Amino acid sequence: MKTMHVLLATTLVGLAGAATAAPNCTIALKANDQMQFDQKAATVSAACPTITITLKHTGTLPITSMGHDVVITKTADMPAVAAAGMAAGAAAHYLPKGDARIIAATPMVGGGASTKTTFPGKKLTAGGAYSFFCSFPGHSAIMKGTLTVTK
Ligand SMILES: [Cu+2]
Repeated sequence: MKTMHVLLATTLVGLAGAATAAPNCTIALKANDQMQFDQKAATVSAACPTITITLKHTGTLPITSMGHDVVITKTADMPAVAAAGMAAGAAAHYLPKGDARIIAATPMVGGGASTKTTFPGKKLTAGGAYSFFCSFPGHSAIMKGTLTVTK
């Protein structure tokens, strides 16, 4: 009888743990002088009141030659937004201003710097096809990853 109680208690604790597991609300990326993010994929929940994106540039090259940012769009919008960013130019940090296709974007940083931004999870739809990428000219060919959105 005592064994049964222990088993039941363990099961209940397990269920409670699963039910209350906090959704992931942070995208934490590092980028380097080799034009690489340290991750090719990230997962967040659309239920997050606030999603935080952090970016740490672990390199030493300046923003003018190796600037990095993190931009989130629908995967289908990524090539066009990257092209619009290139057209926007260096003064705009290679991001088209007020572009509704941009769901979130950090400021652009150079080597040794860190930055972050936040946006509401409700801007994402669970199961949708999203990507993150760097909008510095040419970088999105390599500096991109899949953003999976859970409920
Ligand atoms: Cu970059």
